[in-house]
Amino acid sequence: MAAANGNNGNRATGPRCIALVGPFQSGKTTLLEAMLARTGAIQRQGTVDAGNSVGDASKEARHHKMSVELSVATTNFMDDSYTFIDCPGSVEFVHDMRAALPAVDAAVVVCEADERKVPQLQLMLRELEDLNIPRFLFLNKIDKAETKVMEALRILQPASRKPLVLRQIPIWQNDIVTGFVDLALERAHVYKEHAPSEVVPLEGESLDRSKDARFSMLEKLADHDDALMEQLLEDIPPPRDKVFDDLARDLREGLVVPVLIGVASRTNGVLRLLKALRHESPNVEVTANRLGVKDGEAVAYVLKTLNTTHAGKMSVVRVLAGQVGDGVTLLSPEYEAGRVSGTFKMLGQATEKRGPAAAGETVALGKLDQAKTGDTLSSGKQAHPALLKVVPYDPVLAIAVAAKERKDDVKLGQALHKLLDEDPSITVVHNPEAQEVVLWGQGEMHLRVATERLADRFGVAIATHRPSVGYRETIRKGIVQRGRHKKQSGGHGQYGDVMLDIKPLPRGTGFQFEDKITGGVVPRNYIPSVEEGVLDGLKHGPLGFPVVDVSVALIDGSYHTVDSSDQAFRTAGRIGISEGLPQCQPVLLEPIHTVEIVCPTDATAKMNAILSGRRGQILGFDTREGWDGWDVVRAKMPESEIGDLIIEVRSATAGVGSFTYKFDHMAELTGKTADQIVAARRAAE
Ligand SMILES: Nc1nc2c(ncn2[C@@H]2O[C@H](COP(=O)(O)OP(=O)(O)OP(=O)(O)O)[C@@H](O)[C@H]2O)c(=O)[nH]1
Ligand SMILES: [Mg+2]
Repeated sequence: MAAANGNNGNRATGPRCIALVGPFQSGKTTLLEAMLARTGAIQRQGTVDAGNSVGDASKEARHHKMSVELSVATTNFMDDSYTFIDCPGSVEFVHDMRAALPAVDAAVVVCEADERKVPQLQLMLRELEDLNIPRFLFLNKIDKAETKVMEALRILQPASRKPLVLRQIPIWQNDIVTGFVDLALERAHVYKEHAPSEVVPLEGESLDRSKDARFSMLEKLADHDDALMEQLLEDIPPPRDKVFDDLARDLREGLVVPVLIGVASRTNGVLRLLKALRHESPNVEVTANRLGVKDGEAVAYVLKTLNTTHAGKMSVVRVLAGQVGDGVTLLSPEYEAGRVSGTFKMLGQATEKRGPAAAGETVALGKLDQAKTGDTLSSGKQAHPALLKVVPYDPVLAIAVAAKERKDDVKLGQALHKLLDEDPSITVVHNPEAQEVVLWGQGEMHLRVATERLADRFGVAIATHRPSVGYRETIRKGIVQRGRHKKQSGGHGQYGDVMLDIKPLPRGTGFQFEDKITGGVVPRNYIPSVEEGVLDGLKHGPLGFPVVDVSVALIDGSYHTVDSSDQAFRTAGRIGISEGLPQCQPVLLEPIHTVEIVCPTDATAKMNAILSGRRGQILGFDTREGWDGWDVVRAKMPESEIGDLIIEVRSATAGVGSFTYKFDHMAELTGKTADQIVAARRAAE
């Protein structure tokens, strides 16, 4: 599909899909708005702050003035269709971006010259580098810039494994950026607010600066082009077409990251960016190749799943091969995804019915009941193998949720199902012991938005509380205890009598029951009931928690030929254990996990302090494999302290630190903390 068009090298044609990614609040949604306005998809450029932008149109996004899920908007620019995927910048919502990236042709990484955001930038560039996605950097907010562009590049370069190549330099007037010089075109432009910039003569100081900047751009390109290197050495000006060819090729092959500059909120630099995308970004052919799409039937990748109030479930897909439209039945490798009913063009929350979508187009498909985000769908009899499955990061923060009204319990179940459909980075865990439904997510805001969605989008009023910790209790010494149940009230009585030898067991052993009855003092058939009775008693120990690591031997007892029964012996067993345990020095056990925190090296010392402050026992730290400038800190830590650990870890690492944990063992807990836990449990009962 690549066609030569005379000037400015070879450009790909056809519908493009471009991701807008970058650190939190860098201006992605504003840039999308600017591009939609510039290309005529919307009449007026809205703003995130006024709550009238296309990207942040959902209730939750408007409420928090930030993107909390990806949004999709399709527009036309110079006869080609472009679909932009505006991804949230917050690390808590990063799964939306990760799940969408496989389907895009290129990404525009929107960033600022801000040292504090470099770690986040690095994380995002890594995702793109690992997936081999061509990427531009759009250095936004240069209206506010205090650092010179060269200095900005020096700050940002460590975030990228590939060289950043500056393509434009700003023109300054009285400390304000008034325009730019395009180094490839060797042309100066003056910015116009919300209008295309105007070409002006390149002269004076701007000309001198642009010569130097152009030379350093060409030097970086020459690293991948021997002929250009020779021309530079011999001082021969390279032909402009050649330079554009190199720029396009180096971008597509991921050899360099071109840097453009601008002011999204004023639509400055936006046309130049659109043109760069038009001339340099690859199209679906290249993307399908990158993903290993096989020739044959239609193939589409699901980059997002939505549940809309008016149209029900919608699967946003990029068509990678063939054609997809109404009436087509799509298969995933695992199941039949459904029959397409409704093909839509998207502009944020607004959808517009349209005809079938061709390869390269990004559309929403209705009624694919079984389809999930990340699915590879195909038409025909044989399903296309799965292209790429993005596994969400392990959740790090939990909250227990319950329907405010009991009658909504079933509705809550359905709403949770939809929530997970839209956002696979949430998991739901049922804790039968505490009778809790626990929502696990990627952070505070993520969980807050999830609960808002349950209420607003799916109509279930919910109450939330901190999930309970899996405390247990055990005993420190043994005892021999009798348990006797005797009732003689009129007719048939009840009689069971047991003698229990209760002993502590080593940690992690659980429960053991032993039958040491001799001479049939407790008839054989009643013995399982005694064990059941003991287990009943162990469910709720003297401190209020399940009892573990205990052995109970049935050593003696007596029975009555008429009044004894299974039930009577079960009650006797329960009485025996419940009366015995309080005399055995009960002690609280808390779950301890091994925790692995990953963080930039300069935050390692802070992590140690955070872990110690949370009763953590530090096991040591290492450099993180494959991650220059990052460490892994390992510790053993009580579950109760992990609850909100992520909040502190993020605030000490500019948002990029994270952790995983795994249950290790149960440990005794005594003293004031233990007393408080027991008192709280009593109060709750
Ligand atoms: N001065 C200035 N402010 C800008 C520019 N672009 C965006 N902003 C402001 O920066 C803030 C964040 O803009 P958004 O467009 O929401 O940024 P975002 O990257 O989409 O944010 P998230 O999706 O939440 O990560 C808003 O207050 C914008 O008005 C710019 O070029 N110059
Ligand atoms: Mg945004």
